[in-house]
Amino acid sequence: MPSADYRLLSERIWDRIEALAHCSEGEGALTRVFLSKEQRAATDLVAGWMASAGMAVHIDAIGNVIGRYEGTRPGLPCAMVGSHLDTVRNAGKYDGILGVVAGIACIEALQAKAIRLPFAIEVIGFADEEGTRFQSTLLGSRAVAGTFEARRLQAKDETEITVAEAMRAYGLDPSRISEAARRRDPVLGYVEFHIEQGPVLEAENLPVGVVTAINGATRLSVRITGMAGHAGTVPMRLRKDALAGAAEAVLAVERICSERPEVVGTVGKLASLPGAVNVIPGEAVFTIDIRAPIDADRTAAVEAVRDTMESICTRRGLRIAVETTFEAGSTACAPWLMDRLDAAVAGEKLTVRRLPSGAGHDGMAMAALTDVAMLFLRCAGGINHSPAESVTLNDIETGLRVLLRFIEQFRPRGQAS
Ligand code: HGY
Ligand code: MN
Ligand code: MN
Repeated sequence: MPSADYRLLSERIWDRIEALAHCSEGEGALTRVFLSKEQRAATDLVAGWMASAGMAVHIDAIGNVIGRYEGTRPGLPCAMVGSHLDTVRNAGKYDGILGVVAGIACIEALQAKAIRLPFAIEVIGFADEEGTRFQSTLLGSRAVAGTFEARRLQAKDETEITVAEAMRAYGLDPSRISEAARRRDPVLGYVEFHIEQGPVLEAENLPVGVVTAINGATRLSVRITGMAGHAGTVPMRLRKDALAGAAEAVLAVERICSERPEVVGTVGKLASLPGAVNVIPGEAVFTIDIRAPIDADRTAAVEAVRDTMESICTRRGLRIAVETTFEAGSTACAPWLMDRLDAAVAGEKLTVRRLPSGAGHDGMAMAALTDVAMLFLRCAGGINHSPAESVTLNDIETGLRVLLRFIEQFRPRGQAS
């Protein structure tokens, strides 16, 4: 395809990412959560682009948007590419969205050249990878993989709305989530194009990298209960200050994870209740996110954190409730897919660089359905989950070239390209 066409498609990717950035709770800061009106606006845009690329488009039972580009004849097994359309709060524009919009651009390139491959291609925009609204994560991809846990329907957002209620309000029937599940044999593999979210590619002056594995992760939701009281009248020795206990727990997470190589631990959300200047906090609720490349290291760190929090609360006369809101083991990418991505990178005369992913991705859930792999794109400073997240148009074009070459040369496992 002429270079001008790659540039035109890359500019279209750029413009579409800008358009999706306006599907947000508020101008100036990008926030688009699961089952929100912003998700619907983004889904409508993406569905329109998929249709104009000649794809058959549908919204599945949990709100994922899926476009299908048939192969040489209808109904062939499909290769899936895509990523997620939801974001964290105050997010960057590219995390997730890049993979969906670039996947559509690859189909447009095939359509422009009237190319049909010996397999179908499905581009998928997952509805909830970040877990921003309901704390549990990968709900969209777990529904596709057939591993969605019904108990997640009872998870509540900050306004006490459950997933099931939000689905019904969105026009979806929670009792039909199982219809989103795909069978294994018609799916040849899942490949996700995503920003690196880390500094390695930039530090080595490389535009793309091939992911070897996605770190495992555990998310906990913690509620510490003490005794609310008057800030002026209760002596320090008689207090059961829930927030002080939580503060000690937060530092314990930091200490325990810092002591263990390659383990990372984060307390991202914390609230004290009732939250008044002159009231001793009777409750503190917070989240914990612990990850590691090796599952045994992660589970040992989680156990140490749980034990330490228990002893902090016992010593302080506090009660503690801990819920695991998400758990996924480290996910290895499929060697045969990595090899094909390597070949596409080399085919573009680029250095092949393999690297692990410290961030979680929908591939962790999709691995229950099919083989998975990821192509990383360099991002400035490795900055992510921030409005400062950025990529260059040139790198988008490079990533598009590699992804399109991968797709055109793709053949099912065991078949030569
Ligand atoms: O949390 C993560 O690693 C991903 O961005 N959801
Ligand atoms: Mn993210
Ligand atoms: Mn992501």
